[in-house]
Amino acid sequence: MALVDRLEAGEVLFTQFSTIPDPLVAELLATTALDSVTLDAQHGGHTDASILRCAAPIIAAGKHVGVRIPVGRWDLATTALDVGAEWVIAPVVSTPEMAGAFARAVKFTPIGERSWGPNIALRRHGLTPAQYQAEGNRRSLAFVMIETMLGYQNIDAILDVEGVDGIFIGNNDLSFDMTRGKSLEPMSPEVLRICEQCMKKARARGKYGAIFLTQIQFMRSYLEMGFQMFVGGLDSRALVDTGNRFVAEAKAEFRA
Ligand code: 3PY
Ligand code: MG
Repeated sequence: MALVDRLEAGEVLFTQFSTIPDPLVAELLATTALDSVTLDAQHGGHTDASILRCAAPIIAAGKHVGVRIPVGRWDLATTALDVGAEWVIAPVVSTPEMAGAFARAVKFTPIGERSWGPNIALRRHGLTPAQYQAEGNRRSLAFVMIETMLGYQNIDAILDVEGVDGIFIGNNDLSFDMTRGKSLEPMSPEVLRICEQCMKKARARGKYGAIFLTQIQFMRSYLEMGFQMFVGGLDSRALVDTGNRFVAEAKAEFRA
């Protein structure tokens, strides 16, 4: 089932950022209960080449590929879709102009200007060129990150951009910008209020919401706001945590 069909059906989905640009890591993440693995080319180590290589084992495991592109790398949005990504996330989208440029890279004509060449994607998804021609725009989801106060001020105009399918609230960056660099508090009441307002506007337009779930106890509130895509954990952090936990537990036993 395509990611868009699951979202349209109202499913709640879970994903994790992959920061280690290696197909084995992508393959292992895809064997977990996650619905989607999101290759991070903004803050993670992914590149055009690693996205090509890492998308394959994720799709082979029956999971959805997401890609977060670096700021303004609209060309990488097209590349990611061409190798099988179903959702692309553009960070720091603060104006409708940026949202429009991104959406045009994600969608074929008549909505956008994505160049035709999904030869790898259609084979990986078992689609004919005719099917991809008919379905490509619907199956290629453009999520813009709202993570500045300017983005929040422009939320109506950004959501009105044709081809924008959803918003991803960057609650860390948003809290940072809101306090002019003084604090990172993604769960502050002010950030939660903005999340709620943005999602109300998104849902009114039939658009989707994704969010970084740093504290599980906020899940219910986010669900009530209408978020459907939850991003949690980091492959790189898991490696570090495992080593540290092992040594801490062993030393505690030794000293006991
Ligand atoms: C943020 O919270 O700013 C993010 O970009 C989440 O990944
Ligand atoms: Mg961010």
